[in-house]
Order: sequence, then structure tokens, then C-alpha cells
Amino acid sequence: MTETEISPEEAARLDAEARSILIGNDRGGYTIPTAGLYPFQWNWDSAFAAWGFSTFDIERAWLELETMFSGQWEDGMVPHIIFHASDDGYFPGPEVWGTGRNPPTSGISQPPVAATLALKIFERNPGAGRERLRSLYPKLLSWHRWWRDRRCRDGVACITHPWESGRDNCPDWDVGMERVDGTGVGEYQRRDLDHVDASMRPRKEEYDRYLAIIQFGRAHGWDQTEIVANGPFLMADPAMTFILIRANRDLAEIAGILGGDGGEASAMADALEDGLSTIWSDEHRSHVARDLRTGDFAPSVTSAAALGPLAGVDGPAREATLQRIWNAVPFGIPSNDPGHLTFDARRYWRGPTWPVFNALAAIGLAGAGRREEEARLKAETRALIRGGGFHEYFDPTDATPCGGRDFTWTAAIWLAWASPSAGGL
Ligand code: 9WN
Repeated sequence: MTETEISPEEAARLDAEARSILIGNDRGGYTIPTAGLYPFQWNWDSAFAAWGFSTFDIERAWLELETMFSGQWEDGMVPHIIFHASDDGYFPGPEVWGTGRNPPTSGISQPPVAATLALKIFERNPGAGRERLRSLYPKLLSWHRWWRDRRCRDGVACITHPWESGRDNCPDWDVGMERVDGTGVGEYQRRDLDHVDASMRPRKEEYDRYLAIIQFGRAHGWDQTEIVANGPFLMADPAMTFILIRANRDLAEIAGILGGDGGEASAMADALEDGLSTIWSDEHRSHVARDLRTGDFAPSVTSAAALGPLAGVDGPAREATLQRIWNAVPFGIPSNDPGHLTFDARRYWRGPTWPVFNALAAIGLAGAGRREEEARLKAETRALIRGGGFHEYFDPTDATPCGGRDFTWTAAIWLAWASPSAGGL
């Protein structure tokens, strides 16, 4: 893919559009991912939104993170959704989760990118950020401890629901989902299909199982120990593990910036690195998701493997596998191996490329000094947004924009990374 030169006028127009998407999706202290499809505050979306805001409104950036942590549970978990205001345009809403929180929240978490992005936001304006970072630090630490104590098994980070991964229907979870019985969940009405074509969304069989897992959590009062021990689904997630390693390294750095000791965060990162052999598959020549109830590996290598550099974890074999997958399409890192039978170019996390995920991978590439690859990924992501707008995700084979439009995290990563005005990572 070769990129045509972007003119200063076009870049300025896209920057303005991206800013107006963030402002338009602002609901007062938090940003919704997109109007209609996702009308609440989502965890990792908000961390990216904050990164985007930091390019033009540093106060608003910190506020986004603070509002996200206002939903933190006493045990340290930061839930994947905070239902600040009622809206029946999304299913499953707070009455289905039944967590009994105020404000209502879901009962699972999402990838802990907040420490990494808080550090980036701080670096943009240390003067404005030091005290905000200081008050956020204990909350971040408590969340990372929650991951260590409630979600790390066999040395690596696990998920108890595909939604916890943020990569909902990717083939990583197929082996675990096969064992979830979704037949008894009763009648329900999906709302996502009111907003987006069914061919781009998870299927009904998957939704039945998503609900069955929620019903288990609710029936057990969201007791996370019980959910991990006996819940219907427990899979090791390579992307989560890489993200958490990086988040702990960044948290240690934050501790140092604040004049404290980052030893505990560093130890959490080291322990996860030591555990990586749990998810290494010789057959796939990569780190791969694994069902911890059965030991089965996922069928294909997905974009999770692209986050190895984010964690600073060397792996020539994994990197070669990833190059093969990336080279198989012209536009961005595909969320699934295009050569695998599970690949589906427009169905959510089963093939499409996600600008936000490319940005996360790019942070890793830049940190590893792999500047040419980072530049390539930026050029491909930029081409998608220039051609198709600020969509949720794209078909990596022909750049067709997919999913929700005017999407917060796509606008955010444009401003913070993909735009010519963004500066370097
Ligand atoms: C469930 C909001 C979220 C993202 C996830 C993405 C999708 C929700 C859904 O939307 O998940 O959490 O209903 O499909 O997969 O990564 O955080 O943008």
C-alpha cells in the first residue's frame, strides 16, 4: 500500500473532524464510544479518548480517566461499562448485569491500557498532570493488583468473558465458547442490530453464550473467585497479558516520577513475563490464547500477537508469524490470520483491522525502535481513515469502513498518533 501525500489542508480538516467527534461524544466527564450503538462509558475506549483529548484539552483528558475510575469496585476492579445514564439503545443493560452498584456497572473488566496512556498524557504536559497522576496512581495500582489476584492463572492474564478481552468474537475464544451452554438463556432482544448490519456483528449463538456467562456471574453475586474457579469460561489471553506487562512497567515508571517505589509493579510485570510459556504454541509459532479448563489452544494466530513488542517481549518466531499475517492484507494488522478458515473480513474481531489496535501495536513498535514498521502501520491506518472516515473498524482487504461511525477511539488515535500533527510516539 502506498500512501498519497496528505496536504496540510486535508490534515487540518481531519484534525478538526476528529476533535469534533470527541466533543460530540462527550456526555459530561465521560465520552461514549459512538452515539446509538454504545451509549455508556466503556473502559479502554475511555483511556484512548483521554489520550485523544490530551492533544487539545489536557484538563478534559484527566477528567475522562477520573470518571472512569469513579466506577472502580472496592476490590480494585475497574468495570468494562459504567452505565452513567439510562439508555435502552444497548443490550445488555444494567438490569441484566445486576451488579447492584451505584452508578450501575457491568461485572467484568477490560484491557488495562489506562496506566500506559496516563503516562503518555502526563508526558504531554507534566506540569498540568503531576497532581492528577498522583491521585490516580493508587487506583491504578489497586486495579493492577486485582488483575494479579483475580485474573492471573498459570502465570498469565485470563478473561472470564470474551467481552473482558475487548476483542469479543475473535477466534481466540472459540474453543472456550464451544463449552458454554447458551441454550437456556431465555428470550432477549439485541439492540446492536438496530445500528449495524448483522453481517458485521457477532452471531446469535455467540450472544446466547455471552448471556449465559453473565447469568452465571449474577447468580453468584459477582464473586470473582467463584467465577474464575467454576464459571463457564476461563481463557488465557495473550493480548491482555502483553498489555498488563506493559501497564505494570509504565506503572513502575509512574511511581518513580512521583518519587515512590515501583518495585511491586515491576514484580508483577516480571511474573507475567515468566509465565508466557503457558501460552506459547510451537504449532502456531506464536503466543496463542488457551482454554485453561482443557489446555486447548485457539485455532489461529490473531492480532494479539502484534502486542508482543508493547510488552517488550522478544520473540523472533512470533514476529515472523505476525509479519506473514500482516503482509497478507494491504490495510493494517488484521484481527485474525487471513489464511485461516475462521477469517471473516468484515465480522468484527474475526478479520477486520482496528485503527485503535494498530495504534497500540505501534506504541510497541516505536518503543522497540522498529520505526519503519511503525511508519508503515501509521500509513496504512491513515489511508483507512482518509478514505473511509472515523469508523469503528475496516475490512483489511479492501478498506471498506465497517461498524459504528464517528467513533471516539478512532478519532482519538488519529489525533494522538496517525495525524501528521500528532508528533512522534
Ligand atoms: C461489549 C465499545 C466496545 C469496545 C470493545 C468492542 C465492543 C461491546 C459490544 O464495543 O464491545 O463490550 O457490545 O460489542 O468489542 O472492544 O470496548 O466500543
